[in-house]
Amino acid sequence: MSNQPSTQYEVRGAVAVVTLTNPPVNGLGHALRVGIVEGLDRALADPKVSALVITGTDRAFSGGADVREFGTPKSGWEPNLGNVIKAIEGSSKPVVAAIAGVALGGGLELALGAHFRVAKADAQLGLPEVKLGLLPGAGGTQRLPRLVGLETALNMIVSGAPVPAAKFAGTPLLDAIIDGDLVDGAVKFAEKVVADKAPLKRVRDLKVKQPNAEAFLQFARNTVGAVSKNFPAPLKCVEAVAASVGGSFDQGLKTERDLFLGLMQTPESRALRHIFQAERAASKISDVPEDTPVREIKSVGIIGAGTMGGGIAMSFINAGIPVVLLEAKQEALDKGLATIRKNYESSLKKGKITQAKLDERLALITPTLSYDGFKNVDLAIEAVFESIEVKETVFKTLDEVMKPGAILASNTSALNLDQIAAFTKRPQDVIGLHFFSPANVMRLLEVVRGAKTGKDVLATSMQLAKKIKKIAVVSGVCDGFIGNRIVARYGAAANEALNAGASPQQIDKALEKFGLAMGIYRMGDLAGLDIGYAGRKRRKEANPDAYIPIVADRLAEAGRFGQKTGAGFYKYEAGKRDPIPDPAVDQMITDFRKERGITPRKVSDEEIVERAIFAMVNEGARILEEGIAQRASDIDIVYLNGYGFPAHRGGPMLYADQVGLPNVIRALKRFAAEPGSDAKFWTPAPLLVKLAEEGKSFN
Ligand code: T1G
Repeated sequence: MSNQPSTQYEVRGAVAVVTLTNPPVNGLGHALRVGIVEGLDRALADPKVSALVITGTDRAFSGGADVREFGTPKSGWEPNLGNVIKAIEGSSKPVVAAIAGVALGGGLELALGAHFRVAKADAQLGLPEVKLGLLPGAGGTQRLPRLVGLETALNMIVSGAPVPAAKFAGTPLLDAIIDGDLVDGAVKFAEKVVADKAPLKRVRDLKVKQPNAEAFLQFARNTVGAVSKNFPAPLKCVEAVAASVGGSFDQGLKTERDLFLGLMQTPESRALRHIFQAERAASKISDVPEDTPVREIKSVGIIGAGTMGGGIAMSFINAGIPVVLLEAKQEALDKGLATIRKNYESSLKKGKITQAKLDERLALITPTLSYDGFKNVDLAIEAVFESIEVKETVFKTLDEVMKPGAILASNTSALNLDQIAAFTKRPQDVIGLHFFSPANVMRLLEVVRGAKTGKDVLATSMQLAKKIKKIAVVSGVCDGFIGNRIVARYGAAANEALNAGASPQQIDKALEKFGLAMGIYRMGDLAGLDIGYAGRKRRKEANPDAYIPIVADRLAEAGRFGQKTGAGFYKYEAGKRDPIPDPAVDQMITDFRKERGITPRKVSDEEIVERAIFAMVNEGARILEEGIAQRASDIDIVYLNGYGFPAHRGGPMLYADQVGLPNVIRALKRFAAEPGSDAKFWTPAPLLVKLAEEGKSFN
């Protein structure tokens, strides 16, 4: 991020030009706000200057308030953005905002304070504060409706979606589209304003034009309220915009400010601002410089055309990267290709893609039955059966066939990547790319770093992830990496609640009420209880003493695999997915408790949630201690994007911060003391204890 935020000042003829220069997107941090006011005062004091243009760079007029400033003490805020905008609007000389790239949030609000606005046609104008759990807090909810009317303003503010400047040509929001050089065009525009002695257009003096405003606002309250149950911001946006109708401008500003400051304190906004930062932090690898040279990936070889391989293939061809798709048998290859085609035909039917796009994407796949097809690919990703023996065969063959400098990746979800790399003569070129099913939909990609993985291979993988629209998180090598390792603990915690006396439906309902997309037992029935059972059976055979019996194994042994067999933890009517509690399962659980000498007790919903989420947190702390994850926010990103953790809670580690780490520790100790609990499992991780003792948090 920026090192020297500042503004540049120059005078062209009788027009002063203030250029915002706070790379990468002119975040309106303190220094920049001071620079703008200084530039304005300089122009006002100079008798030779008759107008002022404010502009940014080709990439950004401004990306808005500096999101990293939010957590700083209030003192760092003056001049606050509202005051900067007020100074501009109150200028006695015309001020023209010249916009290229993005003008978002406070950036657009800054431009609305100018008397005139000119822009490149493809500039993007937006008020995305709602995506941070906020609302435009520097006059946007009062000025935008005055320029474009209630409906357009409300749509922009509640959706947070940017709009191309061209759409506002000819409206009071935009005085001119500049085709040539933006600043030259803006200076000429300013000179004409002066020459014509055009009155200064102060947006605050305009009135909102909206027939039946109150009826429209009531409609907006109802529709927005219906869709924003976990987030308070959208409805507050409606209230703030409502204050632009009828009352005075200054009263409207005060209402906006009060609502903004109220939202700033909400846990939901804290969560969304955390996610914004976390998503960007995840792409950084502490010991891999950002300018590390990357390898060019012009084509990708994928081994396996099943669900995973096909989904991975689509991720690449959707990004326009050619794929060589390898299967062992023609029938499997044909089946995989047919599934991909079917997926695109369904998108075509829904109008999501055109026929041309469908044809273009399918043309990017080269099916093959021979590894020879991989001779020229720059990256190979295997999505074959999860057995180390199979991986050995695959990687030895890839090592033989692929050209020097090519990257060899495994999609393994749990096997040891270092062991896999050791099958080759080029461990520095081996990396884990763990996709989540369905791979063409799920954003999360765990980039598993082996002990010998080259830094350029890591840098290449992180850049490639961005290109295929994945959010990549680096994981070290351990059983289950970050996500599955934590989900194993989460599952064990839920099972303890089940053994203690809760029912599958009570546990699922409690977790879904907390905000998880799907309760753990419904998720097990969806994924298939046989899959988890196979893994536990393998581990039991390898290490019988470590095996802990669970009800799910009883169900799997009884052939109850979940939805695929019409019964698992729940029963399902033919062809339906609605989970129906099954007395047979209740009986199996009762028998299971009896065998293990457990007397069932009442388990509260609160205890269920605390056990499940704090188990994740405790394992997350261990993952941090071991260096498997680089930072706590990476763990949040994994859970938010791979396991349906609710965004309004910001992730398990942020949730722990909001609860308070000492409270997490007290709960863990309570569970450890419960009869039947796994005391070792509930022992608070040393890092968690250390942070709590120091009064610190994970994020
Ligand atoms: N403040 C500070 N840094 C920002 C920033 C911002 N507003 N926006 C982006 N960055 C950094 C980002 O952290 C990353 O840093 C780099 O820029 C590239 O970002 C009062 C209170 C502008 C469309 O919500 O939507 O104004 O990782 O990877 O894909 O009403 O960033 O390189 O160190 O996303 O080209 C409202 C948020 C703030 C806009 C560029 N504004 N940003 O996308 O690059 S609240 C927003 C974006 C506000 C007022 C309120 C996007 C982008 P690093 P990037 P990109």
